[in-house]
Amino acid sequence: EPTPTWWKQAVFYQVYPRSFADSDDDGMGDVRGIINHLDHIADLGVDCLWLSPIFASPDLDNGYDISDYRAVMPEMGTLDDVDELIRGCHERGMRLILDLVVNHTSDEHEWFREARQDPDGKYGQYYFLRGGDPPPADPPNNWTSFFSGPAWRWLEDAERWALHLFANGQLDLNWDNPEVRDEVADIVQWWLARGIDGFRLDVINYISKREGLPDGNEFVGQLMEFRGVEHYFHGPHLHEYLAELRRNGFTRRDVPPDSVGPGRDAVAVMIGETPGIGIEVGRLLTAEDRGEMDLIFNFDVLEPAGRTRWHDYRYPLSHLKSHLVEYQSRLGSTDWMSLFVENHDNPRMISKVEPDPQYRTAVGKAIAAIQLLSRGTPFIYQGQEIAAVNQDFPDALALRDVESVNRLAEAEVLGRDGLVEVMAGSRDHARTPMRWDNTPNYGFTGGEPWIGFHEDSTGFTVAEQEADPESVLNFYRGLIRMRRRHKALTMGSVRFVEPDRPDWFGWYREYVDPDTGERDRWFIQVNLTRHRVLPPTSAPGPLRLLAPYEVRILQQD
Ligand code: TEU
Repeated sequence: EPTPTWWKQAVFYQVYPRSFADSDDDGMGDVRGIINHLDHIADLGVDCLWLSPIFASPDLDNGYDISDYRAVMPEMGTLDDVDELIRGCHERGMRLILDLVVNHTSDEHEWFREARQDPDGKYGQYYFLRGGDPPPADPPNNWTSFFSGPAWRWLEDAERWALHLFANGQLDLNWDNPEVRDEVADIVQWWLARGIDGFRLDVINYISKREGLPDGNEFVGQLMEFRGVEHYFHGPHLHEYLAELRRNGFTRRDVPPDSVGPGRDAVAVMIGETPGIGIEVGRLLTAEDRGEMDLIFNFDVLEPAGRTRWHDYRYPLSHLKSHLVEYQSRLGSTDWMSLFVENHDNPRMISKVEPDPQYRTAVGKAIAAIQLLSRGTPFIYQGQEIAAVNQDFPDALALRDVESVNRLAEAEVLGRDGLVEVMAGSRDHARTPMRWDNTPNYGFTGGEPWIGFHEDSTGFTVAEQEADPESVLNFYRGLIRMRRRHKALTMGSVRFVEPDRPDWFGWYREYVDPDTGERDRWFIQVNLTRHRVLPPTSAPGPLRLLAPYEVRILQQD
């Protein structure tokens, strides 16, 4: 059986700080805003907060371009605010993890400033700098950026090309350099000493690049939409570097090896964002006995084969079912998986499944039941608990995301209508602010919000959902309370009924107490469609039609 560590039984809650709550009316959410709303998160019943980046940054990519890992972006607040938030979480029995972006730094980071001045010196070796002729000559290889264009930038002053898999202000760190690896381990240790409980590591599977940075295969490039991915999505030293980082960074030096608890876990939780990593490599990255990471995000759950978030299509909940069934069937007995359907990079799942507002609450509850009662660690993204949906952006000017803006510009150059795909897939759908109540700006800010609100449905603010016992918010609270009371719903086994049925999802969760032999067994079923569905006769309980997206939870005696 898997070791019952805290993060296997926990529910995580991702906060996108700039869009959560603004305490000083500058239009940008901040750490004090989170402190002021900590009880909302605690009342949800979650065990750990994950904050998207709050570090010093020129904000080219909403903080995923860090210029100082030991300083807080002024708009977000101060280190004292973070210390207060850490205390606030721990006092409520919750842990707090941060989002660490160490595949790349901002071009305003001191290391990069030094590298430009002396490309052959110490800090020049912290990045991928290559000689060559300036544009219009070709860059060192044919890799493309995830944010459009080539993955190389010409540095006039240094007379070098610099690698950037993301925006041109996000320069890739050279993890083959042990000094870089030591710097990252020191950053992690510095934050653990402040009481932080771990990190979500941004695109951490990209850190090891194939030696010589060879050209990407043209066919793979077309398939993956980005050229060169095969040379870094699972690079030659990835496992080695992660195991080293776990030992040198994530292992606390000031507590006994069996220490557990907020602010004092012997090994801080290590969660990898790993785009492109499949189930098998994911098992290698998180296997208990390999000493690498604890959890990863496998993004296959977000789109069925042949689809990307840029396609304007209806996401079938049968894909969520088949992903979970497939994943569980390929896990070893001690393996564990993360359970997520949204984050700050993806459109809202309710809108992908059912844009018809009459189904908004039902679909919100169906998603909650699948995510919170499957076997694994759920990650709720802020707003999911109040059935947040995509935005009706009026035009491209309403968008803020560098990826969307670049993609629109690229589409225009290529003569493609980028607006439909960007309005379908823009990450900004998940980045409009939390809706707290029906005061101006939904209680998010007393100023001008950094990104506008573009959906005006009623009944889906925290205040309204609080007051409605049948709301999605109270459904989330109820499910999380059930998880806390019944180990069958966290560490319990899972068994699927009719795993191949696309319109209905039914599964058992069961736990037998090793001391008393007492068995606790549950059966959960969800109608995955907007039609009425008759469960199979093999499903326990009275046989009756399920309403559209209906959830039925049965505790068996
Ligand atoms: O995201 C990387 C990632 O997988 C997505 O951005 C995806 O690659 C991209 O949208 C293309 O489909 C992480 C962060 O979550 C994201 O917010 C950052 O912009 C990115 O890394 C760079 O740090």
